[in-house]
Amino acid sequence: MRVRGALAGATALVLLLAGCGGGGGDEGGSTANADAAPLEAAESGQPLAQPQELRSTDGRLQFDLVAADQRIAVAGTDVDGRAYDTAILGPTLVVDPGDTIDLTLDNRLGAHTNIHFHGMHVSPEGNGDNIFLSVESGEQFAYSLPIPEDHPPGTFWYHSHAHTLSEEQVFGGLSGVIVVRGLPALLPAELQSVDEVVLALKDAQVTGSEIEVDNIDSNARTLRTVNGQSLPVQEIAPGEVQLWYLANIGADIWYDVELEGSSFTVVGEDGNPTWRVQDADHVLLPPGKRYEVLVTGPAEGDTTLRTRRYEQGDDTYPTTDLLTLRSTGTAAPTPAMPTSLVPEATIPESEVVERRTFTFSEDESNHFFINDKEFDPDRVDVRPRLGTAEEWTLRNTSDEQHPFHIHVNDFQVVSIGGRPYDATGLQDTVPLLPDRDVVIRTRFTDFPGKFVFHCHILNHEDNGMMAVAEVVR
Ligand SMILES: [Cu+2]
Repeated sequence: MRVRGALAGATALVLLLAGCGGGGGDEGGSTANADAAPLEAAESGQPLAQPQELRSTDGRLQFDLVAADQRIAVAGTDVDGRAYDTAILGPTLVVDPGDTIDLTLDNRLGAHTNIHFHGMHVSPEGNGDNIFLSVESGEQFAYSLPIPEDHPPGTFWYHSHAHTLSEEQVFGGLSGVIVVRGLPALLPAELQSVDEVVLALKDAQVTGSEIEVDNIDSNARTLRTVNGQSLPVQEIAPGEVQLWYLANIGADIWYDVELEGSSFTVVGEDGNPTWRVQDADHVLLPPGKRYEVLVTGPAEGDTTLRTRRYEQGDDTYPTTDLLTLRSTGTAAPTPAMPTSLVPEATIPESEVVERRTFTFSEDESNHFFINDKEFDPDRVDVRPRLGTAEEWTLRNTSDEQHPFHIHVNDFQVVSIGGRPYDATGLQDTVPLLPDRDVVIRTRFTDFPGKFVFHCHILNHEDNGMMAVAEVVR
């Protein structure tokens, strides 16, 4: 059941039941959160607002980030969250390749936390993108991330990676978007001044006046938001082209996004500009996934951006409207779309020095495994050599899908289910379907040190589905 308010720009009380009710989710042992009332969005139909932006200047982005249990606004309603800001997502960090992010995390949560810079090709050591760090409650920690000069432009994100707490911390609010500038410059000249629009996808379950953090059921009714708003309106002119940064920065649930009657021109995936631009009727975003897409304004009128019903194998997410695209104003001639943004850069088989297989599995009691082992931060599971490439077979023997993600180095998908995959670029997150092996190749180029790879359903990661890689000289 879904009752949708008028979208004529007026504020409307909207009750969103983004599920068929009854919870019913069985995250292997969690209690279904059947009685949690869905959030009543006080506002919908408002103009899409961009999250607060923090922009680098003179090669540096320096700021303090306070993580605290605090009142946050979700779709116009104030609730108790666990957040970096007074919103369900933190500020958007906007940086250039070659910049340094200097961020002091001030932990006022009453629990340990840390930060991961998802998709960024930066050092995992020291005070860099080091998820083995634990910032204790009441402490501050200064992260410093030098971003390589040749870092690809696009959409990235930051979030808590505190082991066993990452699901509740991200769900409570502790995530935000990073944009590395430079993607428009790779487009044809007449598209280089396109409007860039962040669409951060995140859901909220609210019990009483609090975001549920103790008893999250990823299959329960939930409010899907875009930049923390319910059913916002984005304006576009007929024929106008906009560059959208789509990012799933939620904890557990998937989005299968389509634009009614239209398609996306995909120019980037996971912050990697594509070497072959393709049109897509829909793009699948498991937790952690991003797509950079060009959207062309349709004929005058409203169309809907929605997420399709998706069966993840354990959870089923119903069709849900996300945003209204309002095409209005003077029609503009649509420039030709690009066909490629960067030269093709596949990793040839001749470069591969090692082949390994990683099997993702789970038991009946909410324990999750990679190669039959639960995560242990003190164990190193694989030691690739710096400067080499490897080919990994990722196997899923469970009955549900798991999005594989690896830190620091992106990968090329080589085959899925035994069929060659014609990659259009590199990526850092790929869904693993049951009994359909995904083969990837990756280069361990320039950053030695320890980092992790894991399932990006944070409930699964917190419950063991993560392993340690150490790149050694
Ligand atoms: Cu998983």
